[in-house]
Amino acid sequence: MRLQRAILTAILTLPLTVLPGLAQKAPTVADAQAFMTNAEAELLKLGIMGQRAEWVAETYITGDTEILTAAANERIIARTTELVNEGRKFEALALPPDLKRKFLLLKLSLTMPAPNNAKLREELTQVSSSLGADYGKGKYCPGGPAGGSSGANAKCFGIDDLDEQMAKVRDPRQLAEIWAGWHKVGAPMKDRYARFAELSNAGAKELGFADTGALWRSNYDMTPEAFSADLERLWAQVEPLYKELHAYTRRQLVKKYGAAADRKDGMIPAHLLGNMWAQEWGNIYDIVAPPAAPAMYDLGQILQSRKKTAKEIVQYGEGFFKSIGLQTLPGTFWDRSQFTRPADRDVVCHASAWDIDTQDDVRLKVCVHGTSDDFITVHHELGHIYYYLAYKKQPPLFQNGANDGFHEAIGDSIALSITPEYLKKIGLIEQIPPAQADLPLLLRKALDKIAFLPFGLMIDKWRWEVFSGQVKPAGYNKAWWELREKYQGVAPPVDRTEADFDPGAKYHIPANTPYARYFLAAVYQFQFYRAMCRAAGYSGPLNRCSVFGSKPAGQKLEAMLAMGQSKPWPDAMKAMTGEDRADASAMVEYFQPLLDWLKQQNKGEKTGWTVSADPLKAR
Ligand code: X8Z
Ligand code: ZN
Repeated sequence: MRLQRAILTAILTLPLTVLPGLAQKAPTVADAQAFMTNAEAELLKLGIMGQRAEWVAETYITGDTEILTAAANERIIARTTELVNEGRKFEALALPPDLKRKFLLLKLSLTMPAPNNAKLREELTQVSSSLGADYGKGKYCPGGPAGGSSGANAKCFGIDDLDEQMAKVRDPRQLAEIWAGWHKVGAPMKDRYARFAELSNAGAKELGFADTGALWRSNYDMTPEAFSADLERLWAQVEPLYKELHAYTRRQLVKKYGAAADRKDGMIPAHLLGNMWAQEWGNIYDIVAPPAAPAMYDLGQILQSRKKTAKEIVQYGEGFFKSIGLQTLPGTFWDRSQFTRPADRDVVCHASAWDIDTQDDVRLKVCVHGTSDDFITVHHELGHIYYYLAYKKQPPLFQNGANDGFHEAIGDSIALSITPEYLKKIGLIEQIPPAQADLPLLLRKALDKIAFLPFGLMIDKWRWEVFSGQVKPAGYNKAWWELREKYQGVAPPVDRTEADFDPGAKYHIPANTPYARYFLAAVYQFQFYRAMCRAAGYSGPLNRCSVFGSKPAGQKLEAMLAMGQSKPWPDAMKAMTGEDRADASAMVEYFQPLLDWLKQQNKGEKTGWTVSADPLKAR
């Protein structure tokens, strides 16, 4: 008995090649195909459960929903990691291109890779869920106790309220208070964020990437190095526009606010730009408007005075997509979406679009207040929804944007068609502003679109430095403000320290949503828009084009959307635009009249800024 077992053990530990009769058959292409079919089915099922858990966690923040979403996420990451590792046995095979692409996309599918160790993976998913929940619960209670939690009598504001206040308030001291009040939300996240980066990096390394940032940069059908170089190329194309806009805006702010806006180094204090993160500046149009500009309509005011409900605002968006031939949204969309902040519980108000079951159960989660920003955001989010619906017939691993920047660009490319002519057609304004309004309208657009570019770039520059270890937790905030100075030319309104964690006050950091996608989208959207305008037969100045009602434009768009991620993104770009790379020339063409004007305004004036020795100091 004992001897028999010893022999058996010896046989079992022999290398398989010594026992030709027992050797595993080398895997075939058919095996790889079967493996992938099962993998996709299994991950689809887990993914749908994950989406349901996440939906509840974000629309009903409690300790329980936080744990449930962490657990669902943990299962997805665990199984994906296993499948990536099992799939390595097919690596040497010559697979058909579609199948090969699926293996690649499987490996790149985790935004938050985790170590292949149950305890550590659980820790990571819990830390990550807690960061997201903290952001969602975040409030500023003026006059309340320090730390932002609600005082006995203090009225508290969530980020959706604060967004509106940053847009409207014109008292620099009050703006600085709101700014500092909200930014307190970050500090308690710092240690957990450091742990999150450490654990996620360990997971990325196990998958064969240098770190989590390198994994993210590998998701663009080119090497991570080529991707970084491409971003630099695009930034070089648009940086001159930003510099002109920055200089002009800064001068108008100094005129308005005097010393509160005037820094010797030429930077702009970050609280004066109409937005919590100084990422889009359209809300301060009134301050920077050219003196001779004709009176401009205020879409937010129109929506509010006409008492448009959140649902009606979303319906305007749907109406646009339908006018170019896209489908009516499913009934469940209207039943299951969240359009306004519920009164009785904490939710994540940052806007998002969901494809819960990857078929027709699509939903929006927004906290609409009826501002002009909301009107644009709704179109942005519906762009995601129509992408989901268009690629739902693709196999699961191809149900995605051609790259993540495409996903972010669709709704915005449609929103560029919200011209005065369009607003008149749908009855929101009575009169089309005169031709002299073109330039002011372009300026307002530039305050959102051009101002966004350096912000869109610096967020992931910071995260890549964190993931690569170049920036350590002790220097998180300094690195953040160095990048804000360098790219945006903005400075903190009040002194900061390393006890603050200002990155945590921006949704995408605690939510771990990669951000380079928005920079890309800022460029792509003008390429897509120009292509749709051409399809619609339009040939005038680009900034006056609206593709509202154009079926050929809609067909162009839908054909690209339906491809999902089945092909490398340059193929999708080519199908839609005839161009096979990202190119800011469409954006430059759109803004050219404004650029000429800005250059004239800035003639003889100082442009640019010098970065400071201590970026954490307000002055
Ligand atoms: O996060 C978003 C969308 C959801 S995907 C509302 N955006 C970025 C941001 O708010 O920071 C849209 C523009 C940039
Ligand atoms: Zn988006």
